Order: sequence, then structure tokens, then C-alpha cells
Amino acid sequence: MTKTPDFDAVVVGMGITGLYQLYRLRELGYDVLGLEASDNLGGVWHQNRYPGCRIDSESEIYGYFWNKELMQEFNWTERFAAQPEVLRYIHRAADYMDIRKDIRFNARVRSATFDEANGYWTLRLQDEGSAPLTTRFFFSALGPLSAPQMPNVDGVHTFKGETYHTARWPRDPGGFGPAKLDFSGKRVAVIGTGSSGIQVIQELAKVAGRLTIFQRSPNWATPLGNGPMSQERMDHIKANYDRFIAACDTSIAGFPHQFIEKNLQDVAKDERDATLEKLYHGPGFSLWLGAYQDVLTDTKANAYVSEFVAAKIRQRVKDPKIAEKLIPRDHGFGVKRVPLETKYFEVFNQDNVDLIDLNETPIERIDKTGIQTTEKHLDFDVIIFATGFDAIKGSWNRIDIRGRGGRRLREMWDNEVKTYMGLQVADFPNFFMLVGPQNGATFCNIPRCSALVTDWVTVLMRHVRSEGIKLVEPTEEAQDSWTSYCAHLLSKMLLGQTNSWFTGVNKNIEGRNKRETLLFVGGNPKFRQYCDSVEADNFRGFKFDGGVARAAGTAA
Ligand code: NA7
Repeated sequence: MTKTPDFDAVVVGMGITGLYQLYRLRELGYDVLGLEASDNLGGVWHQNRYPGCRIDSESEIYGYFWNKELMQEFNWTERFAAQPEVLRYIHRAADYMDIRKDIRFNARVRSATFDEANGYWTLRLQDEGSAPLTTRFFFSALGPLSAPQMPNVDGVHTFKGETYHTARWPRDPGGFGPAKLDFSGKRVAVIGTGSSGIQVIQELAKVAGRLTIFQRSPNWATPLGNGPMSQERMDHIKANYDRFIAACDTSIAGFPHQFIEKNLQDVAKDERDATLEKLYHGPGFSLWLGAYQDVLTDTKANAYVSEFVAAKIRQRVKDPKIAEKLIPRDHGFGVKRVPLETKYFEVFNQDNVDLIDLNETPIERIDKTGIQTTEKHLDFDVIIFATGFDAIKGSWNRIDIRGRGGRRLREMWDNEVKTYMGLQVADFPNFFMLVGPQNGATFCNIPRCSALVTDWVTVLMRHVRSEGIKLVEPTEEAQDSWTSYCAHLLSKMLLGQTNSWFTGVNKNIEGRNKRETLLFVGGNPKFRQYCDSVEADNFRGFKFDGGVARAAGTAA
């Protein structure tokens, strides 16, 4: 290793996770740089500015718990904050970290190549005119949902009216929220009924002249339970933050909901129905992450809850034919991401709203004036694509990442995604992924769980610094063991047997029809225990400067 790189550590992606990792590395004494493709920080909260965009996590647990001053200063105004408030919060956190001076904006990384002779990474930016950067350590905090995906429909780019993708919404130049677009009286189409589609539909139904919803797959949405945050409640939260944090840290996905430690079938029908009723009307993911422990693993228990939610949809939607179309048939409750809603189902009782079931009448093409289905042509002023993302590995696939011997991460992952702890990949030394495939923070309340992962990576990087280590990478053996462990855990969950972005299936992308092991579903406490055991065992599974620190133990 002859040459000295420009930086000790570069963190790519300045969302909630990357900002914190950058800060922690700087505080450790590393010479750092943050790179962000966009013109400002905030990640998904900077980009996803569609009307109705908000968090499905209770506001008070969607934050940086390491900063006690910020926790005491910031007053959330709603129980589930809207996007502008979340972004304002992230900007305030950035003030506390004094981090903007360490970030280069409008810097999209095109490729990252490991230079074996010098033991560092060379990053090239999209902007051809910029010189490559070199860094010893390359941290990628790209976000699992940051590569927007358009539908693979003929003519998708030919429409002459207004088009928007929920994940690339125009911004209010002077504020944190969306640009002030006027949809009143307009004929608006929304394609997609995932979490984003449901949120935007709820809002636009209030103003659009005609709102036409193109639904391919309905979802098991449940009530969000939002409302204003009273000062009294905010004061209570501030006085009891430790308890709120503890509740998250002992729960499977970092939310303040715990599964009931009983199987559904073991509980008398009256009691279980009363419990499900209470959870359905409870806040946030109460029903998804707080019901009986077997609902997400046992087909019968799952079918029972699915039927319970189906009955709610039938109660809420006046037209029985439309209600049936809104009830999912291809998956049970909670085995895909559960969208949370506020009067979503009631939207279908409005005169200005139509539902097009794409299973009955698929879209044939989009043209200059509107959308042609197999049944009819509909003219629109606006088409909104709420068609999601090339999720999880898609964010990483957008960068040409090459490790030892020119190995391309993308090509390796076309075959099979393998990682150690969702943090590193064998033959890609000094390359770290945060909230990527198979990481403990990805199937989790991301701000909370990613901060815990970042804290742990910081412990590893402190060790690296104090020992003067130049190369960190996992052993193949540790990687195989971790990947098998993730696959084993996933196979026990019904969601592992279901096509969705959780399992890497995306009908809009060629070749993405087979399920993959992209998530660690063992839960936040188990992931942290694993991290602790690795640290206690002399960073088991990692190699430092080419030498094996210690043989990898079995993952379980
Ligand atoms: P999702 O959850 O991936 O939803 C995308 C929606 O778009 C979903 O209803 C899709 O139907 C639909 N879609 C995608 N492609 C098409 C085409 N070609 N034709 C018709 N409909 C289509 O993305 P979101 O942005 O809503 O949410 C992503 C995550 O962000 C969410 O889970 C939260 O964690 C935050 P499909 O189900 O594929 O049949």
C-alpha cells in the first residue's frame, strides 16, 4: 500500500442513517466526507414529498435517541408526523451534528472500485468533469427504498399531461414539504395501492375532480390512529423517553408494540375478537406487530386475522362489489408491508372516486391523453405513479461496485445475495452497507435500529483505528453462515413465502421474479445480541489486514 487516499472514510447517502454514521466517524477522528446525490440532506424524507406522506411510526420513536438535547427541544405536532415535520427534524439534528460542512451535495456516485495495490476505494461521480475520490473506508447508507420504480407499461413516457412519481415529488423551494400543486377539479389517475399510493389517494380524493385508482393488488391496510400531539402528551414523552426507548429496544422491530405471547387458537373466541378489535383501532402497527405471536407464522392464525380485517373492509365500503375488490386474495394479513391509513376505505364511498381492478381489466398502454385498459380508454390531466421502488438491493445495484479482482457486486447479487451481518461482503474489503440486505435495521423502525447498527459499526471502527488496521472484511465462512441463518429465519415466516419487495420480487424488472433472502427477520434484540457476541469474540467472522481474527462460529 503506497498511496494515501484523499479521505479515511466516505459515507454515501445523507439520509437519517448516513448522517449519523458520518458524524460518529468524524467524532472518532477519521477524516471524513459525506456524498449525497441530491441537493440536500434527508434521504427519503427529502425526496418523497407527495401530499399525505407521513411516518407510520409513532413520532416520538422516529428519531435520534443519542441526542438528549434534541429530544427535549423538539416538539412533534402529530402522533404520526407528516413528511415536512420529519424533514425539519432531520435538519435540526444536522444542526446539532454541525454536519453540513462535511457533505458534498449533487454528487451521485457512479462507480466504486477497490484498488488492491493501495488498499483503498476509488469513487467516481456521475458528473464526468469531477475528479475521482479515494477513501480507505467506503460506507454506503443508500436507503432500502431509494431507487424509484416506474411501471413496465407501454407508452409510460408518452403522456402529455402532468406526471409524478411519489418518490420524486416536486418540492416546495422555500420549505420542507411538497410544491404547491393544484389538483382541484382535475382528472387524476393513481397507479399503485401500496403505502405511498394509499397515503396520496387519501389526500387527493379530497380535491380531485375525478380520482381513478388503478389497483393491481389490494393491501391489508389498517387505521393509523393519527391525531394532534397535545403539549401534555409531548411533556409526558419527554419526561419518560427512557421508557419509550426501552419499549422499542425489546420489541422485534423497534416499535412500541410487542407480540402477545400466546397462540391465537389457544385463546377463547370472544377474548381474541375483543383483542383484535382493540388492536385494529390501536395506534400504528398495533395489529401487525402486537397481535398473537403465531399470526405471522401460522397459516390458520393468519387466516383468522385476515378474515377479521376483511370484515372491517366490508363494513367500511358501502358497495359490496367494490369492498370485495379491496380485499387481498393473494396474501394473508401482515405477510407484506401493512400500509396504515386514515379513512382510506371510505374514499371508495365518494362519488368522485373510481376503482379500476387491473386483474379484471389490465392496462394495455399509456398514451398522450390517458390510460387504455382492456375495457376502455380514460382521459386524465394528471397521472401519479405510486409504483414503489427497486427495493433493498436495487439501491446498491445503481452503483457499479467492484471488489477484489474486479468482481462486480451487482453480478454476484444477480446470482445470490450474500453478506456478513448485512454489513460487509467477502472480497469487498473496507466496504460497509448500512440498512442494506440482511441487516438488522432493514426490517425495523429504521432510525432506531440503524442508529444501533451505526453505534456498533463505530465500535468496530474504533478498534480498527486504535489497532492501525488498514483492511476489514468478512471471511467467506462467516458470510455463508450469516446468509444461511437469514434464510432459515425467513423460511419460518409466512412473509418469506410471499412475493413482495421484502423478498425481492418486482414485476416491473426483468428477472426479478424469484424470492431472495434480503431481510434479517430475527428481530432487533437478536441482531444486537449477535453484534455483542461478535464483539466479545474478538470480532468473530471479520478479517483484519488479511488475517482471520477468529474463525466464524455458527450464526445461531
Ligand atoms: P410498494 O409498496 O412497492 O407499492 C407499489 C404499488 O404499485 C403496488 O400496489 C403495486 O402493485 C403497484 N404497481 C407496481 N407496478 C405496477 C404496474 N406495472 N401496474 C400496476 N400497478 C403497479 O411501494 P410504496 O411506495 O407504496 O411503498 C414502499 C414502502 O415505502 C412502504 O412499504 C413503506 O415502507 C414505505 P403490486 O402489489 O406489485 O401488484
